[in-house]
Amino acid sequence: MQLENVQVEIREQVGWITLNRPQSLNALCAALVSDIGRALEALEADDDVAVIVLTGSEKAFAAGADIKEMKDKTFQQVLAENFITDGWERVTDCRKPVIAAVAGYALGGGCELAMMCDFIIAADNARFGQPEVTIGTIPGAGGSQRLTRLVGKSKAMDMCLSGRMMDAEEAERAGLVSRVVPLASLQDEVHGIAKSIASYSRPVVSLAKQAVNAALETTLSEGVRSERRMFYSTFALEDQKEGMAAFAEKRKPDYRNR
Ligand code: DAK
Repeated sequence: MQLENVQVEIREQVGWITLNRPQSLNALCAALVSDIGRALEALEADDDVAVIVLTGSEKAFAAGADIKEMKDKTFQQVLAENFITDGWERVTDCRKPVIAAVAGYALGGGCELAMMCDFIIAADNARFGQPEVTIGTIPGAGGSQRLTRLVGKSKAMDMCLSGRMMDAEEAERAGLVSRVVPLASLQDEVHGIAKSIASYSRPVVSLAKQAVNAALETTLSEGVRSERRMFYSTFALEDQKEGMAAFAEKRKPDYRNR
């Protein structure tokens, strides 16, 4: 598909969305956010795609919302037009797994976009931050909420109040990213991870994603109950029978996504 601000590529059941506004370090202007939404919709609807990866360039995943686009907006305008809200949460609605492959800067809305993905793999040059305070505003796409859930109050306060950046090593230590890999191998590593997820039963992967997400939205006892219901429901799938039979017979499973 042809979109102005993102490149979309499908390889081996993995749909790659690459943000492509290099002249502004992938600053998230309204058109780019809209293109991300359209690309996600297309890949979600495509049966050839099991897993989606969102990535940027080696220098920047995304340096935040486009400051030049928003700097002259008034309070009345942003309120009335629901400024840049359209499309932002699209990634959290996606039922297929979405991995953020982050190299370079992931700042402000860039960090928020990465945190909306299911998990983040960082290159060793990645830098995360919520620097909005340095330009006279605060996080606006969930940064204060998701960062706090991921890294705890103390570090989230530190990031949001000081506006400092966190490097990849600190981000992994803090639980913001799941793995750090060398910049040169980021694409290969993420593609390998995505392919291995794509090799499993799609309904089972989808249930696992829902189960983990429930942990952030509900109480522990309700989360455990809903996990159990989903676990039991996998026993209605042919793929659960196939997975366990393959283990017992010492062979590779042949999942049919049903
Ligand atoms: N917006 C617009 N242009 C940007 C940009 C940004 N966020 N970041 C970088 N650029 C542009 C620069 O202006 C420069 O353009 P030219 O001057 O060449 O025309 C080009 O990208 C290269 O940047 P630099 O020359 O600054 O490159 P450096 O390597 O020296 O520095 C940097 C890289 C990332 C440290 C620096 O560019 C920087 O500090 N950028 C701004 C980071 C920032 O403050 N980000 C937070 C923005 S506020 C919401 C959704 C989202 C948001 C809010 C609400 N809703 C759903 C309601 C999000 C808000 C934000 O993200």
